[in-house]
Amino acid sequence: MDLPSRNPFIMPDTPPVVLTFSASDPSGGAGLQADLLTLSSMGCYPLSVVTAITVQDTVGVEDIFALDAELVAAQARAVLEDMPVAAFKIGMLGSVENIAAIAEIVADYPDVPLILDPVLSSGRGDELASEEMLDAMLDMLVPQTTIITPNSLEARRLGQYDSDEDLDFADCARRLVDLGCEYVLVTGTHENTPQVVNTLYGQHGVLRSDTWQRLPGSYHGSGCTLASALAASIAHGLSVADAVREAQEYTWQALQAGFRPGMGQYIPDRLFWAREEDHED
Ligand code: PXL
Repeated sequence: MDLPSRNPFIMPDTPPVVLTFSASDPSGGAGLQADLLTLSSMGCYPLSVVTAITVQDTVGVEDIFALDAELVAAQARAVLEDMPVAAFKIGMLGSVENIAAIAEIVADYPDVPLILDPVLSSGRGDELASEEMLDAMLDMLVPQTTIITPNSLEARRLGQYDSDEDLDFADCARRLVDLGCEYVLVTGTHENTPQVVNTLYGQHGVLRSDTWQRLPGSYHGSGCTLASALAASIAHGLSVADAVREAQEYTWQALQAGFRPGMGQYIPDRLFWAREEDHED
């Protein structure tokens, strides 16, 4: 394996440690469970800080219980005082108070890359964050973010803060970069295009644009998989642009191998490689 060059928190011959802040999804499709599977599958050692407990199945979200911010902070402080981490991944946050607590914690680790999946609603349309939480993310987390991974709907909502205009994705990305985020990866699954186009923006506009065959199913947890795969790739030492390619490749394969264990959406198979025939002997 190539030894990582850019990330100082990586120790050779041990899996990079990645801390995810996310909410439990008992269906295993999204959230914390998706992150743990993806990070492990990509050769990282995941630490997990639970922000909220959701009650949901593969059809929809029934309830959300945010944990107290003190409890969120205590979980994070405990593991961070014990282990150096190579990346932070942030998913569903649960409350404004949790956002403030997490922002304060990650501020103590300015050199650790931060991958922010701005979870506003599920792919199925369940609301997972309030307007106040969106504002708090923009104020407290986006300025500390290495790369944010909004889908196109989230990119519009986040990028059009304080604006009544209809902005295009490049403008939305630039406005997020203006807040202090280094890179913006806008995913195109929700757009009405024959293929899915994902675009990475940096300080000077588009850095790469990748086009993927649109898969027929409706998936639960694709965004969590992509953001965790990105965190894993960055933790392994890839540059952001290369990590974006690697994470998309992994996610597309996990989606293609997706399965439908219940009555609702398909679930990505994050361990697709373990089930491939040529790995059987
Ligand atoms: O896919 C975003 C997401 C993140 N975290 C949790 C979720 C969802 C979508 O349903 O339930 C816990």
